[in-house]
Amino acid sequence: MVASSLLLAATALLLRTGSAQTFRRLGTCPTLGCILPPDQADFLSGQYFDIRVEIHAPLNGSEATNSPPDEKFTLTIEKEGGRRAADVSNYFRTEEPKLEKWQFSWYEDLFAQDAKTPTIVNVTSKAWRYVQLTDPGEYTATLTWSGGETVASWLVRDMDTSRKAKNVILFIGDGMTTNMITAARHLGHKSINGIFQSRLALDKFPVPTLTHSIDSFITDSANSASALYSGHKSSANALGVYADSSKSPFDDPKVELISEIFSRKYGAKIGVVSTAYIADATPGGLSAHTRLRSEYGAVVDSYLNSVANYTWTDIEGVDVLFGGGAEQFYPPSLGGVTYQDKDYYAEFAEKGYSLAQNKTSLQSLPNDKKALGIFTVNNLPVWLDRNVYPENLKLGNSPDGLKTDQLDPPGLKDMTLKAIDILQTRSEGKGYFLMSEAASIDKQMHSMDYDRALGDLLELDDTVKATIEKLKKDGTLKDTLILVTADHGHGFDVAGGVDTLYLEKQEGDREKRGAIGTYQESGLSQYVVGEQKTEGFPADWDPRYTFHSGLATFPDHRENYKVHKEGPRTPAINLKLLGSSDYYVNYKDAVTGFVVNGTLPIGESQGVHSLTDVPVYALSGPCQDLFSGSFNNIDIFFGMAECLGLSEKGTRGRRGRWGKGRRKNGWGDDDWMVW
Ligand SMILES: *[C@@H]1O[C@H](CO)[C@@H](O)[C@H](O)[C@H]1NC(C)=O
Ligand SMILES: *[C@@H]1O[C@H](CO)[C@@H](O)[C@H](O)[C@H]1NC(C)=O
Ligand SMILES: *[C@@H]1O[C@H](CO)[C@@H](O)[C@H](O)[C@H]1NC(C)=O
Ligand SMILES: *[C@@H]1O[C@H](CO)[C@@H](O)[C@H](O)[C@H]1NC(C)=O
Ligand SMILES: CC(=O)N[C@H]1CO[C@H](CO)[C@@H](O)[C@@H]1O
Ligand SMILES: [Zn+2]
Repeated sequence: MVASSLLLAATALLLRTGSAQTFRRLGTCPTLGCILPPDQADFLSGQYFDIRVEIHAPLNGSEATNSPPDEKFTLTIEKEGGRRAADVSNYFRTEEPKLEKWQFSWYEDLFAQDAKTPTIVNVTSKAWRYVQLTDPGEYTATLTWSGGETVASWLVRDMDTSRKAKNVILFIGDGMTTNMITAARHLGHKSINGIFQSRLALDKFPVPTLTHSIDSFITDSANSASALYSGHKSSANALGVYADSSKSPFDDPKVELISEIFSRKYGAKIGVVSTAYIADATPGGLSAHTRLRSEYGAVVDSYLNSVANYTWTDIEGVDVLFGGGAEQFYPPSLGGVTYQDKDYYAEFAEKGYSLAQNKTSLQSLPNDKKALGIFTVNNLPVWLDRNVYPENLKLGNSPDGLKTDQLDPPGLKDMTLKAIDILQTRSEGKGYFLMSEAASIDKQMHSMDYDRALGDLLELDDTVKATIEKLKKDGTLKDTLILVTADHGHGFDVAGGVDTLYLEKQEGDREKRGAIGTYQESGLSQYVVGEQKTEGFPADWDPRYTFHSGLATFPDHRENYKVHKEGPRTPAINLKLLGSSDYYVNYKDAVTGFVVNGTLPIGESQGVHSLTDVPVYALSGPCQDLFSGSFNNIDIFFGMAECLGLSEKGTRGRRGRWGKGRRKNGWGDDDWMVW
């Protein structure tokens, strides 16, 4: 009996390896019976999470089974060196959850997708919600089902439970790699005979280390946000959950986030600042629990309610929320796309938030009230446009939805310093967690606009510097862990210099390439020659000799290696009018340059993320030693959690407190309003 079920499992495994590369039935479910959190998951002691089991019965395709999915599967949990395996419901002293059933489909490969022959899968499932493990050690979860046995090894990390820092400020340069930092240093800082005369603020951090950004091979900002904020790796597009195969994007098994644990344990206040639309993945990951980062309206609602909804305590939503993305706030009557068609400015106001819609009103926000600052439709304008080419601000993107120009937008530094003021006042010494994201490093790298990307990287550096100075002055630096990291990277690098005048004067594409100088012909950075108007930023954004910058993979585009003065760049366009959905070189972009044929699929309009490692800088002070060496992105979560004393040392698995009267909403019903 045992032998034959093992054989079955082995057969399923063989079949899988042939078909599960580009497309996967469910990334975390290599066999037909699976456990979420999956094998190799690490937990903070006391961190709440959901468990989901899925049994898959493909009706056709390469893994087709001739039987319906098992309805009588069992899940047991056993701690190494502890008592023998116990049924999961007994282990967590919870009711047996009801059996769920659904069906989903997937394509096994590109041929199946072209032929439109999806594989249909029937599923049985159960979810145990809101449980925690409080005894450090190794655990084995064993799923026994008609097709065999699936085992997941979990580790509850054994960590120091004492609190070493009051606050954490986490800066995220979205998509920022060490290559970009190197290029930005050459843009903003002079060197004489190869010796830099000034440095980035980042260069002064004593522990620059490397972290692996990889989870599903190439990561997006959603699953890396999940890893940084929860210590659990997830799938692309998932925030604070393990993606399951069910229809609802809101019933996936959740894991508790650092913002939620910190609020629950210490009453800490949470701040979220980003130069992106605020429903984007890196900010949204601090409060949302959904498999689909594109559920923007729901992500915004979660800033108001999610912390409360997860822990079922009376903790309120985030205290500070500054960024773009007004279209998820103003109501549909003005063209907004909001959760349940509500006016979210009104929703926030009703819960006591004061509102700012430009830099001037941001600076005069009271420090003792919760604050919402939404400054534009979509992303905020970048540093280069705000400071060097302000003509480009005329975009009709005012945050009230009235389509007037936002001519007084704040930058990352303005928002971050104000957020700190509010969090310091409102946390009353209980601590705060602030995430501040330089989002357009990533966004402008995607559109191959390297000047705008690196300008925002220098703005991040300037913000870090101003933050350190501020905390030094008010005496809270010693209580505050400051980290600077990235969530993933792009294949960006600089390989020489370009004489843009020579390039412009050549006729043919091949002749133009003669303007590129490599090795000894690259010369030195011309960006910092002359008087710097703003310390740490280029003196001249438009020198004759520029960087020969590029991405490793790209769509069709043209390069002239000059700053795009007329506004953010669009390298490739879709000739829809001519009946094509493919992307071709934008005939209006970099017209003096030469055409570079793309290497990406022709449906791709922009550059994409790459495999590269990204840096982590930890400021000296509390817990610096927790961030040295080369490590995984989840370790940043565990480092921050250890520093804040978020780990618990208890004795066994516990079900979340949901005694009568405390329970606000159960999780897991097939409706996002109900978790
Ligand atoms: C698969 O599920 C569908 C609907 O959920 C059901 O109608 C069908 O009978 C199931 N098929 C098998 C083989 O279990
Ligand atoms: C599986 O069955 C569905 C429904 O009959 C069909 O549309 C699909 O093409 C089949 N897929 C394969 C891989 O045969
Ligand atoms: C800034 O916003 C306030 C109201 O929020 C408004 O009264 C003021 O005119 C705005 N200032 C600018 C420069 O747009
Ligand atoms: C190269 O780019 C040009 C301009 O977009 C396009 O017409 C051509 O088809 C491309 N060639 C390949 C091999 O993709
Ligand atoms: C998304 C969600 O479920 N939000 C709810 C969280 O809890 C508050 C207070 O109970 C509800 O009003 C929200 O609808
Ligand atoms: Zn990106």
